[in-house]
Amino acid sequence: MKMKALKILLLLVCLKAFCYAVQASKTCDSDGWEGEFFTGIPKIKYEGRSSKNPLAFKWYNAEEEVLGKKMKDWFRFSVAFWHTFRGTGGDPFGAPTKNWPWEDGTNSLKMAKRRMRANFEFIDKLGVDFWCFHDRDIAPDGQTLEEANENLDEVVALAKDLQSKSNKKVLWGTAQLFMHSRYMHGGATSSELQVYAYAAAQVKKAMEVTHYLGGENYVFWGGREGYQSLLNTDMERELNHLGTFLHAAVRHKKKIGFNGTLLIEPKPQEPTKHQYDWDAATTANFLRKYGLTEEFKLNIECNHATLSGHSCHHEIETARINGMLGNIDANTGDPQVGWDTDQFLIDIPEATMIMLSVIKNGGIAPGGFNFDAKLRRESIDVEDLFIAHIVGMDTMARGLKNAAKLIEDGSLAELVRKRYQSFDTNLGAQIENGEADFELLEKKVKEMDEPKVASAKQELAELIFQSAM
Ligand code: XUL
Ligand code: CO
Repeated sequence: MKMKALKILLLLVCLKAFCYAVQASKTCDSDGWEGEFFTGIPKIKYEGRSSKNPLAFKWYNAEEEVLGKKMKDWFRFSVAFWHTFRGTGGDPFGAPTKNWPWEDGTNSLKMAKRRMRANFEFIDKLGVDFWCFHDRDIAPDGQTLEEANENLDEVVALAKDLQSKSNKKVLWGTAQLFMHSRYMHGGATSSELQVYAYAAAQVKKAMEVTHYLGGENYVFWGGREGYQSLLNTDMERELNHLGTFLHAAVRHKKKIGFNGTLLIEPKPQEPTKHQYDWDAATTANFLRKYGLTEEFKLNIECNHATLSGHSCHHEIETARINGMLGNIDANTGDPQVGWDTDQFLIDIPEATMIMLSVIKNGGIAPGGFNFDAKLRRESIDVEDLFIAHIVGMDTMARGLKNAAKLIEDGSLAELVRKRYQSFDTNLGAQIENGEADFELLEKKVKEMDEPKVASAKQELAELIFQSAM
């Protein structure tokens, strides 16, 4: 009997030694979770339009070519770690509602590693190649910056290992400069020098780990970079600080050899009353003023677009015509709710308009479509996480197909071309080249009859558009 117990003990010791040797392997990992996370959920496949299976794609067919490019390459879909793995369903009036089986209710390092493994199983089963993260989503904060960085390093080492085994990539990483109370006045625009320095140190580390993970972009979203009242705010000084902060980020990017695109994600407000990167045009102007246009592009989020009083299509077009369309945070708001509800986009006409711009842009790589979207508070089944992403991906695929149809048909482009054809003349060319001064135009007016003005044909444009849905 004694002998048997000794043998078992010996076996356990050997197993433990073996586990240390193959750190992060599924059976031996020290995060206390054995086996699959999403049991009973298969790899999501394309089954075509007639499928009634909620756990299958009806439209998104990764390998299918549309206008000479595979669907997966048009989209480069990404899962947002913070919503899918840190979203609790809590809101300002109510407690968390999600009770994912793998969660143990802590923000421990052990739990962070377990969640990271769940993330990789999720993106693999969903058939998505990318994921996005904030530093503090994936690893617990620390009492000191050093401790926080050590935690981050440990989780990032696991993520790197899981990435290399699964061939998945980081679309973008970012630093969370909005949750901790030290950031209450902002990060780069805080009135406190020590906070500006802390934000810089945090971004430095987040850029380094994004680079280490082979991230293709790095995002700045300034949730607290703005003001609550102009009466106590030196707006000019805060904007100058933001400019110097971003220049320092560019210098650090070059120093560490990170070649990813730096992106700014406009949002008008929430949590701050007025955020400095209000919308695409405001942000483009900011980048011009501070000489940063060569170094930054924009990450357009649809729900942020509507909060700023624009459509997502408008924001994407504004970024595109400024040569700044870098990435899309694919989500939508609720027309009856005035805040950032971060819902999965299911509006097919909206998806079609987005894809019209993306095709005109020739795609958005090295950016992609990040699902910065979350389940509703009341959706609490594990399979809901998959269904939400499937409907989001199918919607975008329908948008791509419709947009391709419209482009191949050509009648919408022809309608627009005709609308401006009066400029396709010698005088039009002089005007567009900036050679026609007011005297010349006044002379021409005197030679011409009353201008002939054609119909804008908006309803015809809408008819052509809807016939492609
Ligand atoms: C907040 C938001 C963020 C950014 C990254 O509205 O969109 O999640 O995408 O910080
Ligand atoms: Co976002």
